[in-house]
Amino acid sequence: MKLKKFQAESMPEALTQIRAELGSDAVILHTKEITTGGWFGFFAKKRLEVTAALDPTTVTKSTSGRVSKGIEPMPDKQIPTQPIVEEQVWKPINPTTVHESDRNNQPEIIQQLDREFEKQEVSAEIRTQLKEELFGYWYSQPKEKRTTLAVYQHTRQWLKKHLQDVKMGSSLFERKYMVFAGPTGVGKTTTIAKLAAEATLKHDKKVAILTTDTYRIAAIEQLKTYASILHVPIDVVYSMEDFHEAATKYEDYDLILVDTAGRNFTHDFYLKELQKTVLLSEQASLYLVLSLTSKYSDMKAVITQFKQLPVYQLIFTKKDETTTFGALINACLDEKLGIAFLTNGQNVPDDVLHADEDVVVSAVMEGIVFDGSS
Ligand SMILES: Nc1nc2c(ncn2[C@@H]2O[C@H](COP(=O)(O)OP(=O)(O)OP(=O)(O)O)[C@@H](O)[C@H]2O)c(=O)[nH]1
Ligand SMILES: [Mg+2]
Repeated sequence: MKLKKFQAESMPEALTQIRAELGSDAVILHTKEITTGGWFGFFAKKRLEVTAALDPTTVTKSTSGRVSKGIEPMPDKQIPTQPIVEEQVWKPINPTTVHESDRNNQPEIIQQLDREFEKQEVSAEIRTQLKEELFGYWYSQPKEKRTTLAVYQHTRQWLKKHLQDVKMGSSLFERKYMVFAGPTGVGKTTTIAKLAAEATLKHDKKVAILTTDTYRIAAIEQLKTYASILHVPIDVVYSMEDFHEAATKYEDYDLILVDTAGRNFTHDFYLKELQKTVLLSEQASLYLVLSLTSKYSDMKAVITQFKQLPVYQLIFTKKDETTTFGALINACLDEKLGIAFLTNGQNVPDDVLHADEDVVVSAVMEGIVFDGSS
């Protein structure tokens, strides 16, 4: 199955592009509205992003012997101008629908999908559950509906349904304090700058920045540069006493972003150090920031340590530097932690995304290649 994303001003334009590139047997998997260009919505343009697929197994002969098309040329007035929502919600499958004689017959498409998920570093536990789900799904369908496309779509629905068990996405003003902690160099300070810009420029809120990263002059200078561009005050906090003083000083502020020093958090010592300088009260959400370029086993070790603290959500950075996204699914399904934001580049303020089920599932599934011979 061949997958491709198209961007266009309108659905008719997208359909023209899709037909030209994938032919008229292509089907639309997914449509969403995106904003391109501009600066935080100012001067930005709304466009459609349409994911289409060409799946040889969905091309079926009709009774007249004619091949039925995924996207038939439509008279203009039938072309929808609004995005079509193709994605159905996941429905549970009755396990008794798998016949005993089918038990040992693993469809090739499910094995292929599993191999692709393994390449994406989705955990073995999740892959086992998914295989079981898809197996049940496959044999619950009439033969003509057992297609690559159907398996692909059912996988998306299943993943999205499970992601609803954790908190995805975050508004900037859920709690007054947002505390960012995580390993060295993952992008904590850069993410803070991006979010400070969003809160001040887009939402017109009063924002202050605190930093406990007192170890490196360069780290403070980096933050001061961003803060002065945004006209946001910044205070260095050396102790819990300083933290309380700053809290009083910024009592009437809407949002306080707290930067911390990158540490090897597999050592308990650094977690204690963090608790000594930052008050993790109910007013504060602690975000554990991780880079998607790290090995999942290393991320998992840090997540395990951080579970001693009230971690609110995760932030994954450097989405632009990898093609492996299993960590996103593993963190949500295995570690039961939601994702607030994803960052996808070094540009402040643009390269940050608010996470949702769609962004996460798309990241994992878009790179998947099927050989189309299922
Ligand atoms: N490609 C890419 N680079 C990023 C992203 N976010 C941050 N960076 C880069 O990563 C490097 C480290 O970023 P910082 O924000 O200083 O990381 P930090 O976690 O604050 O680092 P420490 O304070 O030293 O622990 C910088 O070069 C950033 O430009 C991202 O989403 N994608
Ligand atoms: Mg930093």
